[in-house]
Amino acid sequence: MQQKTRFLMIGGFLGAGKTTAIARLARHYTDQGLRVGLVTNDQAYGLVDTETLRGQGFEVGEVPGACFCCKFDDLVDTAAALGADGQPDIILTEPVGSCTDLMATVLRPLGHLFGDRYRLGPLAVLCKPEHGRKILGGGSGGFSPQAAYIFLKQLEEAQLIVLNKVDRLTDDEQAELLRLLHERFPEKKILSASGTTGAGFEDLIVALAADNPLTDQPLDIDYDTYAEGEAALGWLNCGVRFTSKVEWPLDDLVQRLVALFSQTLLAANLEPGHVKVLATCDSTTHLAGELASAGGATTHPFTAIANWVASSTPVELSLASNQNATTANTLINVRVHGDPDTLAQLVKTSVAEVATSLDLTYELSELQHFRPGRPEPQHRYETSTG
Ligand SMILES: Nc1nc2c(ncn2[C@@H]2O[C@H](COP(=O)(O)OP(=O)(O)OP(=O)(O)O)[C@@H](O)[C@H]2O)c(=O)[nH]1
Ligand SMILES: [Mg+2]
Repeated sequence: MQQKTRFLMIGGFLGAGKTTAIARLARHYTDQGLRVGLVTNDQAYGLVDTETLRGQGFEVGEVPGACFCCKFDDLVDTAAALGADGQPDIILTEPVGSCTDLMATVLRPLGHLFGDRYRLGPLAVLCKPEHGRKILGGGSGGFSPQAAYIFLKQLEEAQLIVLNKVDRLTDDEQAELLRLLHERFPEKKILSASGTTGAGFEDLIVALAADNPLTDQPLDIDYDTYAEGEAALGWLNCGVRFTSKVEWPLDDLVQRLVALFSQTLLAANLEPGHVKVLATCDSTTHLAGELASAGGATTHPFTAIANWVASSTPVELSLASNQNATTANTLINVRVHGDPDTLAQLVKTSVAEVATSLDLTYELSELQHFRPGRPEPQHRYETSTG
């Protein structure tokens, strides 16, 4: 009989570090000689995460258009299509950062309906420290109380909570966050880790090797509040192609874009969940000798990524290309607390301004902007069998 594929889900709020952690885990399993497949997910199309992970050489299936719970069949089909010559040994999945109730709507149904195919690991949820301290402390972190409710429900349903980005925290900040997590979730296993440095990953990998009994208490969740929390968010995905006769630094482009987005979003009082811009270039010139990568990963040489995850933090160049370009294709994914029409206007104006500042021409395409619709899961299991 064919061995079952290990199925892991790494959840957590917008910008918590899921993709970074998944890339590190995928590298670990690949180094062990295992065949790894990844599945990304978003409310829209044109995902930075998919390109980020493919750029690192991984096989990535994508479930766009709604969260895993509403696209359960697509998740199953996408996972089944991974692996050219048979199923991978391990599949890592990243749900949308505004999604919760995943045990009931994805993992239990998957275990019941496809238990012959998959061996499920524990649901791991990354705690985003940038918003965690405020939300765990009783505030809403710049989001609506309903969006903060989602943040907390994600942690409440976790079988494994991971306080992520500990490399960014002082000892006192880490201790305070762990205290808040232990106080609120006294029964849970809580680890500390950093997807960027790899700190804590040995323990995380051991914890992820456990089997999921799927028998936890059902999550007490109010779908009206959940839906309001998602609807309080503004979502935007688009592509922009920049061209010029003269070369310009690709890293500068992504940084300028995210920096201007952050300035205008701050001025409009729109708290970011995650603002990310990925740019790839076709023809390139090395800026400085060796290729460098901020994440330390083996990466696609012609990609630059900049991110902004909270009003309290600076813009980050998470992947440097060290390339000059005359043509760049960018993907822009923005999730903020606020009105999507205002967001679209700000993004369009900022793109035009950055193009002017670098003397580039640009073409904007496939702009999608909206508030996520009410979650309508295909399945909802309160127990492991229904
Ligand atoms: N310092 C530090 N930064 C991190 C760590 N993990 C992720 N980041 C940064 O946090 C930002 C968001 O990381 P992602 O991995 O894209 O987060 P995500 O949860 O997948 O984001 P969404 O898919 O948009 O919800 C990026 O700028 C990363 O470089 C970490 O452990 N330490
Ligand atoms: Mg991600």
